[in-house]
Amino acid sequence: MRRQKEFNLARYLITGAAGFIGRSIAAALLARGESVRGVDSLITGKRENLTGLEAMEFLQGDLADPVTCQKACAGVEIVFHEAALASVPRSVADPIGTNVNCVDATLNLLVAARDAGVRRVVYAGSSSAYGDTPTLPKREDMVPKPISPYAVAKLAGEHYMQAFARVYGLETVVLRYFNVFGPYQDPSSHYSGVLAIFCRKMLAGEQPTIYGDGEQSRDFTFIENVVEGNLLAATAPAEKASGKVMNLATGSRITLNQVFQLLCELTGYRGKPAYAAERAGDIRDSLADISRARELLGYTPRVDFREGLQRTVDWYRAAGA
Ligand code: UD2
Repeated sequence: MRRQKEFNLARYLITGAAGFIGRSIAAALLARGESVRGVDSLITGKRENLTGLEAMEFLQGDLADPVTCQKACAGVEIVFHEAALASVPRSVADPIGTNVNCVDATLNLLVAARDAGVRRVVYAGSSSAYGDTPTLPKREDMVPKPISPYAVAKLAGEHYMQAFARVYGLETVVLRYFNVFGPYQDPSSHYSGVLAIFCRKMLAGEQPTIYGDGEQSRDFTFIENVVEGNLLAATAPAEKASGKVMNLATGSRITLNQVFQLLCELTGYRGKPAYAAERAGDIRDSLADISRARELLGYTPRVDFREGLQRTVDWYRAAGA
């Protein structure tokens, strides 16, 4: 606390702070009375997501610009790197944009973090790193097989994290998120996460579209579990967690057809889904083994899928999204 008062510096930096995951981590830190700085380019983040986070110092800027990274990292001890252009189909449409905003941005941030004397960077990795291999559940010792430009970009970021831990002694922790969902996830773009899109449409009585036969499955992870995993990753002993990659998920999966049925119950939607061609770069099944995060961080998911979905539907209903 003394350090913050003397220098008026934030202890935590959150990149992508105006995005769904970043703002959720920020809210949890502020609730604990921590000093927090957020940076966001507002390419996909939304200024309205900053409502309620007024105690956070906010810097609008793009991590593709090294000067923004320097300003963002000044005086910081711990970084949560959530900023990315998240979406498989977006990366298929614009692989260079995804690379700039995921890979270049991550490398710029790491260099700035190293130079500013940041102690630890916690990185938002993606389950897409595993690719479309049939073996389930996915364990971190499996060889990554990314199949979309997005997956390649997020995996490149993981490798940079590990390299910086190894060669510069910067503590880095990679959390591989599995299909995160919950309040504040943007439902308005066709690049949005499927649960956000389905909640919004079905609450509005509009027909959702399932790409493929709907039998693909995901280990959908409620945002509160992800926030909890990040807070644990920030404090876990370096000997245990630094330089490591670990899944952050629930360890259970559900198909899109089952999700649709559940959402009919929760939203009151009475129609059928439309079915369209499977998306390029899509993965069939995704399920995490979460024992490594349990062992290294003491992580255990607190909110199961059904409860998370109920809370998410309630939030979109109240937000009138
Ligand atoms: C990937 C990663 C996830 C995260 C995310 C960021 C995997 C297994 N997961 O999620 O961890 O990094 O990328 O974007 O790689 N769909 C529909 N209708 C819609 C929208 C989507 O059927 O209106 C389908 C889509 O084809 C896919 C599933 O829903 O089969 C999930 O799609 P998504 O975009 O929510 O997430 P996904 O799995 O690409």
